Amino acid sequence: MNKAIDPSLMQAAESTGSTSMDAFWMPYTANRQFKKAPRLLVRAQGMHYWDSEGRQVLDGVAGLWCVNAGHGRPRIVKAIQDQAAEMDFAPPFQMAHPKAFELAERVAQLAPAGMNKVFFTNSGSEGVETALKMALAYHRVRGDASRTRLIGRERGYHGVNFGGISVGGIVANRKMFGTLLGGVDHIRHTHDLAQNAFSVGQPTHGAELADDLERLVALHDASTIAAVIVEPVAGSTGVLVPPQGYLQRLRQICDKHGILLIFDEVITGFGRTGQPFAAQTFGVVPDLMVCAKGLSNGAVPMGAVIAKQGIHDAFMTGPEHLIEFYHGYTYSAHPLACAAALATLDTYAEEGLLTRATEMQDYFAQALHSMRGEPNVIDVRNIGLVGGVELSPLAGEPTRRAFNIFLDCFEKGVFVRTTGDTVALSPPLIIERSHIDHIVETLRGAIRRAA
Ligand code: PXG
Ligand code: PLP
Repeated sequence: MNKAIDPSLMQAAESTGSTSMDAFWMPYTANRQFKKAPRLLVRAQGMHYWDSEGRQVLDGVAGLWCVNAGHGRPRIVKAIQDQAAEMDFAPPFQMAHPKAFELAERVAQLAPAGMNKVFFTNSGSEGVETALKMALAYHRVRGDASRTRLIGRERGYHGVNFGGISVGGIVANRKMFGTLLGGVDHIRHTHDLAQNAFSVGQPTHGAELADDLERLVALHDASTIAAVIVEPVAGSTGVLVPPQGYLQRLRQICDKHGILLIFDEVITGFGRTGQPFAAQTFGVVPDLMVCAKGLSNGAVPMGAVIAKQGIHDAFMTGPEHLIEFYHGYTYSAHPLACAAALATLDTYAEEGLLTRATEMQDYFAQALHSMRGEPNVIDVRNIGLVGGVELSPLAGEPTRRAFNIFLDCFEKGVFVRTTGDTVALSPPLIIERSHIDHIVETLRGAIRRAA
């Protein structure tokens, strides 16, 4: 199928040595549509991508919510090059290399006080699986083995592995894959357009939605529940900012019932909301925190779970010669990823990027909320340097209006992301006001043309 080669594909073929797009089964992509009109990125620097036709594209999404320091940062590039030359790989089981320890220390320093044990993975999805397993095993090693139930939230995204889609709340990600994990339930999501549309920052209504956890406690009994996992700000289901007081209330209910609270900070981690982690922005400390993406600036795949000391210590009780936690990946704490992450954290520190969103968020919010009143815009949401513009769907064709806007923006040289009928923005934290203006005005034009 689709053996015809168009000019942009030819250019890509020259650089890849391939002559066809057939073999690559693309992730989360409408493959057939894409291959008829491909969008190929070939270079990136700072705030920009360049595509195979030479078009410069302003990156409004930090790649895929991950390139927080911007593209092609010299320190990160050099660290990866040097590490590749020095040592390509080191086995992580019963062996280690120095940068893994150094990075774990650095990550722990950025995390809320008391969260100081770091387990490395290669992605957010693996981080989620790791955190869920840690929570279950934690209760078991403490002799509380009846706590086997995991609670997620509607509209939650926790990656694509079986644990993650089980606690996740996106029907399209779940419905094709059978019965998933047993013993999982979900609390209600917090999206409430009727009460909260066009909230600037955290919406005022909805703290009481956290009480939905009490409903599940009443149904299942707390003694069967191991953990609750939520994104502090849900990203990939449309930028859902937590109502004021909601996360605090969730924390209180978890404490009351001995349930672990897991924050999935894969998107919110590393400065997206104005602090290193959203836990700090919202003043709520979870028991386990999953991060990825911005940890290594997207340059080498890496994720991590950051655990409270007490959770880690509960495992450290058996004979010293025995493995405490039967879990790990071949590429946990991969040397290239560690090198990239250390250089990333240096770059963040040198340039103050982990708090830069607090400086830029008012300007960003104002620009984004100027979209109110544009055709079909039914909500604008923002916190830190993440924003969402929700559109009313085309009749009978959900997601299509937003997707057309994405295509139009790309054509005009601005990269945005769409999820459902929401346009999501999460630009690199090095963004300047002029970039914000450019993104918002390009988006405004596309929204008007899509009316
Ligand atoms: N948890 C959260 C909260 C995420 O946002 C993952 C876990 C999984 O991470 P990995 O590295 O396994 O992809 C994510 C990832 C989107 C989009 O729709 C967002 C993500 C991934 C793919 C698409 O914008 N976030
Ligand atoms: N499948 C097989 C047959 C393996 O041997 C391994 C690891 O040794 C895996 C899967 C897991 O791979 P990874 O550790 O990269 O997640």
